[in-house]
Amino acid sequence: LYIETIPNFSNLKLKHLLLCSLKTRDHRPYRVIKRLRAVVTMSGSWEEFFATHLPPTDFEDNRSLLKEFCERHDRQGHRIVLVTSGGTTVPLEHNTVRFVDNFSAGKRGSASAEYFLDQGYAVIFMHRLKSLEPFTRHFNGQKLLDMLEMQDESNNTTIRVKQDSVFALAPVLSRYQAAHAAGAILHVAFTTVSEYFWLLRAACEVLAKSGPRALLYLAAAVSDFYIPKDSIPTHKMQSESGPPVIQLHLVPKMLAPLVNLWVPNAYVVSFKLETEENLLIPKSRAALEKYKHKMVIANMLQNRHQRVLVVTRDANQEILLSREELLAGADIEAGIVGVIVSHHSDHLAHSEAR
Ligand code: 9Z3
Repeated sequence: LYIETIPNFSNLKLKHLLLCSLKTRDHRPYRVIKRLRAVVTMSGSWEEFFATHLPPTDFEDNRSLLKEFCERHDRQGHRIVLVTSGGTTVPLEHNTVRFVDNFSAGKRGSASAEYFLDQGYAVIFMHRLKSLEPFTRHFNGQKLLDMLEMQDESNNTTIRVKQDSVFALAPVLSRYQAAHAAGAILHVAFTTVSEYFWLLRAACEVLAKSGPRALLYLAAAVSDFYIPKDSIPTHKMQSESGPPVIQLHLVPKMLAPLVNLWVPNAYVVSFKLETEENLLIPKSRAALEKYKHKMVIANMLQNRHQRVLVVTRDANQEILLSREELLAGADIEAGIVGVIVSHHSDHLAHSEAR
């Protein structure tokens, strides 16, 4: 039960009212019951999740950083986007040796963060530790070292960027330095699905104050399944004990409280990933219908960097990169972010007019 949303009712009173109303379907404080029922139906057990899973160890530090970042940009009237990026893990042991993982590399989120910065947004980049990050994503692996040359002259070593690499490094470096000099990007890292949810809710709590200026771009590949804390062993599972039987539970749908309770005025964009084309639109529409948020970006695992569908209440818009554009290194995220920013502007204008 989301007790806090209904003032003047104690936990016990609420339980009593709910039971009465369920039995009789007609009771005195009907309006309250109706509202309560709606909250109960949409929230599932998200509160239980937070009640049984402890926050990550660096949670308070991250919360302070989020608060400072949002307050600073709020004072300046900036739009703020929360970009979530990368996959979440589901640990199989408390002292984690093994875990269930998600495929996401973090390309969607890290590239999008760059384009939001270009559009003047302050960016909270909430990402899976060690997944791709804005700017450094361009020089993954050995690329950066390959761009450097070393000169040794009488005990004086200098390192320089090779002349033919300057054209690749300079534009990225200049965007990186501009974003950091302006304090326009905050990095927050998670690993497990539980850490992700704690940070997501904390970010929403501070973003709520930005009202319609806040944009949520939920591109992280979040596990639909998890193992409740009480059901996982403390220590490494031993093969001598035989094959483990692992029961995964459904993760509560956080989009429901997020849209309705945590950031009710923000512009919320979720992502839908499928591997079967015929499910893509129906499932995206079902999500819009269920959560009543603003937009779903639908993509297929197989060609997610070449084609997406922007699904809103009124339309499906395709964004497509040609093979040539893809080979030339174009990012489909430039197009996605462009479309979203324009919808977000309409949302803002609409909210201000009201
Ligand atoms: C996405 O669909 C992202 O676009 C990708 C990006 C994860 C495919 P990469 O990081 O990939 O560039 O490698 N994110 C959301 C995936 C997700 O978990 N969606 C759930 C669902 O489809 C819940 S909203 O049901």
